[in-house]
Amino acid sequence: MQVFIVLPLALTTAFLYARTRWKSMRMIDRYSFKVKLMIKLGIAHLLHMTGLSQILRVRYLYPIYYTASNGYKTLLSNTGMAAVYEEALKFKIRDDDVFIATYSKSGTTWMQQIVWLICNNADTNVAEDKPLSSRIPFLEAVDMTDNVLLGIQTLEKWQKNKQSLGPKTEKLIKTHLPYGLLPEDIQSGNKCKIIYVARNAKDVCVSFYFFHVMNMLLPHPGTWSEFLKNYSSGNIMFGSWFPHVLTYWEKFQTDKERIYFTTYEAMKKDMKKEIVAVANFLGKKLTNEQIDIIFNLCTFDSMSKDKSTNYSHGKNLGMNFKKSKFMRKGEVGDWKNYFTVNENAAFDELYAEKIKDSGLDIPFEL
Ligand code: PPS
Repeated sequence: MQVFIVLPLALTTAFLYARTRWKSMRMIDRYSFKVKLMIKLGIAHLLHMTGLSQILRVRYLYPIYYTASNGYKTLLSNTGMAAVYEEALKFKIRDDDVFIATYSKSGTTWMQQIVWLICNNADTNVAEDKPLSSRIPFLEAVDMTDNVLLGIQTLEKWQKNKQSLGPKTEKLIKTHLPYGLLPEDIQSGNKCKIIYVARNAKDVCVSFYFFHVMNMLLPHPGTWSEFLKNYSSGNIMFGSWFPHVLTYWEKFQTDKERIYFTTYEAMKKDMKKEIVAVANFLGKKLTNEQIDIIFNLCTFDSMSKDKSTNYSHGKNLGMNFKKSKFMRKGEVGDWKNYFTVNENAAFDELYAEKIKDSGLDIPFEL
């Protein structure tokens, strides 16, 4: 008999408690919670494997346009990202924060490893021990699992703990946000340093295509040609490549103290030169021995084998390495294996139109 009283009472109490907790949560925490649940229950994998995510790709066909509170117009890959963008705008930064900003698939991980080593005296022990994604949190990623992909929530906690680390320890932050969605603290003042890496738009497209193929948390890319069309029209996560790269490029022209702009191709051509240039930009002195250590740890070969940089922990992030590796090829010019002659001609025309008069010159081959 008692069970008929105790059970409903317990269930009602649990329900009311959960509802109150849910209501008091910030939007970003609710979104994080949903993503964590999706991963835990394997829903993300199920959607991708069954092709349902392909159907849900309507998100790309009927994109969700969003105007952020600062007036910046963007495209959401899913509704939860609105909460993330708003939190990112409000995010408080310090003068010595260092942002590594890129359009996705442009050499972010590579530059992260270089910058981390520069700022940590080429400390190989810690570098090999801790995944890069926990050494350098990803600003707009929701907090998916405790030690894997860290977002605003983790950075906030870090911010508090940082007082004890002393003022000289810079905080390194990864972001794919367009300039217009960076924290307002950056947009309105002179705070922090930004290292921007751009990569030629064709190789980015190929790398991004394979990233969609292997990442169960992203909508299925469809065929290569479909993906290229969406990429060319900017109907894709992070929006169009063109305004992303061009805005940072423009800011760099008038603010070289605060922004360092480089390319994947320049890193490929002469990595040591880039290591020294980034160190100078950050006001760090490196010995020749340290430069050699950093160089050796940051080659494609080393980073592909290194568990802290090759995302082999990426299963928790929805990555399926059987479909494609995160460290895939690491080359300049791989686009030639995927663009048809017609696709290439159409893209060249679009590129010339968008890039004209900008003075930006990123080589498509070395
Ligand atoms: S992400 O997910 O947006 O952060 O990806 P991102 O790190 O920007 O880009 C991944 C591509 O960069 C290549 N990569 C490298 N190339 C050369 N040398 C090194 N050390 C290196 N590290 C990463 C990686 O292989 C991806 O490019 P593709 O063309 O797909 O191989």
